[in-house]
Amino acid sequence: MKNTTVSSWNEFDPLKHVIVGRADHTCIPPSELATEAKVPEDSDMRGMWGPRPLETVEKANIQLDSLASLLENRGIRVDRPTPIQWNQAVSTPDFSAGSMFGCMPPRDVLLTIGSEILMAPMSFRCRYFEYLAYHPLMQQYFDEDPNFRWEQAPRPRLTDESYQSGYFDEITIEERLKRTAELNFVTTEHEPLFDAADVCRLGKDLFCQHGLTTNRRAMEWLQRHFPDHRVHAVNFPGDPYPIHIDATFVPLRPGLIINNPNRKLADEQIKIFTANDWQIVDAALPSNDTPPPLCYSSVWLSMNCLVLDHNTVIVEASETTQMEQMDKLGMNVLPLAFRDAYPFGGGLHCATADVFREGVCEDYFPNQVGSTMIRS
Ligand code: DAV
Repeated sequence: MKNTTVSSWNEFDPLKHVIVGRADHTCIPPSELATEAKVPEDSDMRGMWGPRPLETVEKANIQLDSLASLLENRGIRVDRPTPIQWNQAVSTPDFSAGSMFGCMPPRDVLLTIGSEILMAPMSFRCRYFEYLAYHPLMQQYFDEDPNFRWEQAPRPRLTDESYQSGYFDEITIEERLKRTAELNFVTTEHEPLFDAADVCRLGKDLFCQHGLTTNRRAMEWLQRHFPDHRVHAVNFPGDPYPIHIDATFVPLRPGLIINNPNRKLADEQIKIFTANDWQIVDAALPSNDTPPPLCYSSVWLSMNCLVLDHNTVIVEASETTQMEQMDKLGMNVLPLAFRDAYPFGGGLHCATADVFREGVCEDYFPNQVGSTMIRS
């Protein structure tokens, strides 16, 4: 039996064991309310659906494998999910979906907090069964680590009541920005919904982005589920497609966060960081003008780095401006070609999920000021 311990409290302590996704069988799912709100109006993905071309899958897998090798060569244990045939229609008593999605971005579904891995109640119907790809690993960790807590958030029903209508029409960027500022998102408050990638883990404090994929009810659920933590709601008014915090607000080490300059943390939410001597720095502008073809994400995947320890970070190899900034901020930067994997669900942070990082649950924010706390 392997010597497994599940434990991770933050995004930056020394990484020792991680899951790296796989691109096999990934589909572009048919349009549904939640994806419609996320895919940009001018995206080449509009109207497309079905299995992604095999040659793109192969190229993505090559880069995912080289991420796994880089990590293993540094002594980090890497596990991989078991893809299923995502090109199957699925149904529950409440909904059906024409296909599933994939298992390239484990970060979206697996939330590791201490000795627990919590499977997220995601809002995309096509992602309802994605956790199945991680089931063999969870079973293995369960057998190998007597303290591992294998958990699943309440399975959402995802009926039409979970979504606002009015997101299916063409919406201008101005209208989207207005909705973001008003905290008016496609997901309703009908039931708790979140993607794990909307949660930024900083020891005792969990900062959750309220946006297209995560609602307030989920934050209330997380607060009750993790009573020893403090759950905060944050938002970034300049983002027309607020989904996942990891191309927006990215901690590099204790006391230092890079923030997307187009998606700045709302003014009244900065207090808790300044009151605890955390520095929030504008991230460098991306080096690429456009995302690769058939990609959900924006050019800001430039920020979606994987921190290996307080001094070491992997950054996508074409993101030279971001690499230079990290270097100036005192990080050793390991460049890795990864753009072929972007269309499959994101960058280096998205493509991974923590199993073990050294360190304990620190209280980085003893001065609880401002208005972010879910429970004050
Ligand atoms: O900027 O498109 C990508 C986040 C992926 N987890 C963006 C957000």
